[in-house]
Amino acid sequence: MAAPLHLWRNARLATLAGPQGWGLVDDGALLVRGDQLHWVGPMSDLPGDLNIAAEHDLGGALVTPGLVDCHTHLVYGGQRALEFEARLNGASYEDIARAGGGIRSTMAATRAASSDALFASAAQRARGFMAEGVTTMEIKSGYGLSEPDEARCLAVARRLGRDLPLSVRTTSLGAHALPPEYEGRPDDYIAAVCRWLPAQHAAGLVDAVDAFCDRIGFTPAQTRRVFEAARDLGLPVKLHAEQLSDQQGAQLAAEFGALSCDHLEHLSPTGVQAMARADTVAVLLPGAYYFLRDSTLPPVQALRDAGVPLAVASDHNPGSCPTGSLRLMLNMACTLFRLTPEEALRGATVNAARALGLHDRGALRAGLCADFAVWALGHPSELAYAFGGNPCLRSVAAGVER
Ligand code: DI6
Ligand code: FE
Repeated sequence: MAAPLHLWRNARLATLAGPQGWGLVDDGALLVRGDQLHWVGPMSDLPGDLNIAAEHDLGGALVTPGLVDCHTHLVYGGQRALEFEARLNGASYEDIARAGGGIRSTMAATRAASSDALFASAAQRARGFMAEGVTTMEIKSGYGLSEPDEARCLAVARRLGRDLPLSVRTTSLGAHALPPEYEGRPDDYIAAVCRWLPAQHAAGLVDAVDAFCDRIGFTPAQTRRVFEAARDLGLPVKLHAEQLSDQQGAQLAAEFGALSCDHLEHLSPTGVQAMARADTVAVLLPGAYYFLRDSTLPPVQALRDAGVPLAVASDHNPGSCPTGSLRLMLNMACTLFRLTPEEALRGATVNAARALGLHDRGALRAGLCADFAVWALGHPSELAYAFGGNPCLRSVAAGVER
């Protein structure tokens, strides 16, 4: 028997259902069956003869697709406030990393934490994002940097998706930084990362594979080996590309048909063209740009001109972006990167879903996941306009109110 129908009525919908425009529907309604949207449209067009099991009055509030945060490092131990202080006293992010701090200091705190402790701290952070309308989240490993600790972090991410009303996609990021036991032997470490992948994959822990290709990360040649290992397993790849310098990582990622290239402050015109050809999403991370006080802007206009889809994500992590708000990133994407409010919202819904290889969410349309957020706002442009505070009134994930 089909699941009962739920009617959510009396809303202003921003469906984002077409290729552009907000897709506004005044006096709109949503019919939900199970975990799917069954019908979306103006109340006056609601099909008759329906057996509606329950009705929910949204009081004229704005409804958008559930937000998708397509780039986070949510699972880790400790925090890095002292590193923030050191940077304010003159040290640079790269200096701290080269001196064994940075990602390595979070690695030590992550290895020292139990899986339950990692789950508890990540769940608290996830709940903060969910309270602001996030219904899907990508979570990377990359702070374990050993076979058991990377697997543990991925398993914690999977558990978040099981235990919370949140859809989680996991990404294996063993190639995030060189752990101390491999000091001076980055190629050996990359060989180890490639060896760990089949077991992670067989355990059902991995949806995609990522690497940090940069001066303090790994070279393009090392990144290529990780991508080859992913391809052998049929796993899609994505890349932390051109964040601190141009390594031509975007070209490499495009060669492997990457789902996304992320950061991109130092992306070259050739990199833009390669991404356009490969249909790779550009994930912009304005919070990391802000927190590291970067001054090189990603080439947003060139990406637009080339037709590369733009996404916006939090990059939540303890070193370069300890934010708890994807909505703040929408504001920063506009103020710092000059996205329009509509580009910003598309970037955290439909294009973010695409960056995860998901085509079943990110808009309000019959047949897609019943993921939506209800806002105490009159117009969707207000989502990127105001910063601070939380106008999210309620949210529904996979058809269930959270
Ligand atoms: N780039 C980033 O911004 C994060 N990872 C990466 O490759 C930062 C990670 C950290 O500093 O802990
Ligand atoms: Fe990141």
